Amino acid sequence: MSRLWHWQDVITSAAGGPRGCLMRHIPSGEQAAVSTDELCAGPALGEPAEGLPLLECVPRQRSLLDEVLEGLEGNEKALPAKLHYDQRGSELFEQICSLDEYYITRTELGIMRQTAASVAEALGNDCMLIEPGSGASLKTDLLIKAMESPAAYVPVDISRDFLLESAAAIAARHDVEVLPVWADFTRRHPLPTPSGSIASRAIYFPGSTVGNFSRREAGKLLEQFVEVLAEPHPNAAGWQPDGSVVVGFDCKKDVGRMEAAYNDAEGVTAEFNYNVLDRLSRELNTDLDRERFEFRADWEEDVGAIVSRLWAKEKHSVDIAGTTVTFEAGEPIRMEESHKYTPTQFEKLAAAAGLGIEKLWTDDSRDFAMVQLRPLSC
Ligand code: AVI
Repeated sequence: MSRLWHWQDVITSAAGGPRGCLMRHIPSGEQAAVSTDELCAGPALGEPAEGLPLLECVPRQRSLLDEVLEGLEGNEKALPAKLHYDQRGSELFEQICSLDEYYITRTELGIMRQTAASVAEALGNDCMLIEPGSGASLKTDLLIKAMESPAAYVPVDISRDFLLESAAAIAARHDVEVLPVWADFTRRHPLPTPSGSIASRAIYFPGSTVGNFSRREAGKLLEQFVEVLAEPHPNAAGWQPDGSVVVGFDCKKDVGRMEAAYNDAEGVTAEFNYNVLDRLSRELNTDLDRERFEFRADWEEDVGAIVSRLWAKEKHSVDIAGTTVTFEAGEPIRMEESHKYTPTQFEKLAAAAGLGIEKLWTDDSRDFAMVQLRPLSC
C-alpha cells in the first residue's frame, strides 16, 4: 500500500555542493509517446567496441522531416525536445548546467556527493545498475564508487559514440562489468546478461530528465521501469523482482526562481533554443530564421511545468521540403516542457505506476529531490 510522504520523512538532507555539470542528458526518445508495448526490432550483440560488448537495439527512427512537419503543421506548433541535443546543443546544455540561475545540476550533484553511500546501501550488494539516457554523468561515477559490489553497470543511450565513450570511462575507473546498450530507453529493449549472478536490478534516472516528459509520458515511463525490474533473470534461481528505481526530480518552488533558471541573463538557454532552428535550417535545407523569433520560458501552473517557446515576431512563411509552413505574428512554437513536482505529486505519479517511495534525499532548501522507489507489489 502506498505510504503517504511528508517532508519529515526526509532521510538525508545535503547542503548544495560545489558546481558540477552533466555533460549531456538527453530525453532521447520521442517525446510524444512513450512506447511500453513495443520491443525494438533486431537486438544484436555488436562487435566489441572500446573493448566492451555492445547490445545494439536501435528502433527504426522516424525521419527528421516527418517529425518536424508533424510538429509544425498541427494546431499548436511544437518541436520534439530531443532536437535540442546536436553537438552544439549538447555544448550549450553543458554551459546551462553551470549558470548561476540554473540551480538543478549543482544541487543534485551536491545531494549525491553527500548521500552516495546511503543510496548505494539502499540498492544493496550485487545489484545490476541500469541507467536510461546515461550520458556521461558525474553522479553515476559517484554512485558506482560508493557501491560495494555492483554486479554490472548497464548504460542505455541512443547516441552510440557518446555511450561507448562514457561506458569505457566508467569501465576504466571502476571494477565493474560494464554492458552498454545502444537503444532508445523510452521503448522496451532487451537487457544484457551479466556474467555473474545478481541479487537485484536498480534503475538510476537522475538529472530531472523525468521532467522533460509530460505527466502522462512520465507515468508510462515509470510503468515501463516496473516491468524491467520484474523481468526474469537467467542467472538467478528463484528470482524476486525486488529491485528499485532511483529518480531525481526538480521540486516546485518560487516561480521567479524557476523562470529565471530558463530565462538566464546571458541568454544561453535562448541560444540553446535558437540552435534548434539553425540545426533544422541546415539539416532540412530550409530557412527557419532565428531573427524572426523571440525566446521565452514561462511557468504554467496548470501544466506544472516551465514551458519554453519561440514566438514569431511577425507573420512569415517558410518552405520545408515543399511544404509551406506559415507563422502568424505572435504565434509560438512549443520547444520544451520542464515539469516540477512536489514530493506528494511525485509520490502520486509513482503510485499510479505501481511504485512507492522508500527513501528520499534532498538538499537543505528542498530545491531538488532524489527518491528510491520500489514496486508496491513487493
Ligand atoms: C535535461 N533537462 C532536465 C533540462 C531541464 O531543466 O528541463 C533541459 C534544459 N532546458 C533548458 N535548460 C535546461
